Amino acid sequence: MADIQRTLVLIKPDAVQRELVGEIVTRFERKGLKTIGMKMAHLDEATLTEHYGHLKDKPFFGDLKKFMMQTPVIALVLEGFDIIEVVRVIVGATNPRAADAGTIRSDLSMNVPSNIIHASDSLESAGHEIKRFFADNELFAYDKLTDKFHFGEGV
Ligand code: IDP
Ligand code: MG
Repeated sequence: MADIQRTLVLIKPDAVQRELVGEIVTRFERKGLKTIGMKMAHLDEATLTEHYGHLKDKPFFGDLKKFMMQTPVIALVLEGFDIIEVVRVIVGATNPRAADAGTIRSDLSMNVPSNIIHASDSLESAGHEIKRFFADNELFAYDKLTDKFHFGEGV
């Protein structure tokens, strides 16, 4: 039996500027992923230094943080079976020009750092990232009529 997991998604400033927020949320909804947290937030440098800590020695680290502070971002927590891998597949490769056709990054973008979207890459980072952006009382447990198709036997 697959595991029900949670993952963190950030819709980045290029997507906010280009009015792609609805398109991205729609793709997740149509796949059957349950949104259990959603907010707009202006990220500060300290948060980004932590969030992108694995890239701190890269020459583009400063530009990446500047890019991520251009506008507020939309933060989502999604829940579903194997969702960390499922969302990474839907998001596509880091370089949008190398991403598989049909993925969000391939369909909607052409560049880094402006590749539209962030998604947690492992169970461990999802745990840290959800805590970084959401308090416990900003996450919601609720039943949806469609849960039986996405989480149950479907009958
Ligand atoms: P990911 O977002 O696919 O997990 P990471 O390697 O964690 O990829 O990089 C985080 C973000 O840093 C990327 O999504 C992209 O916005 C930016 N980035 C990655 N590589 C480059 C680069 O070579 N130049 C500029 N920005 C980059
Ligand atoms: Mg990453």
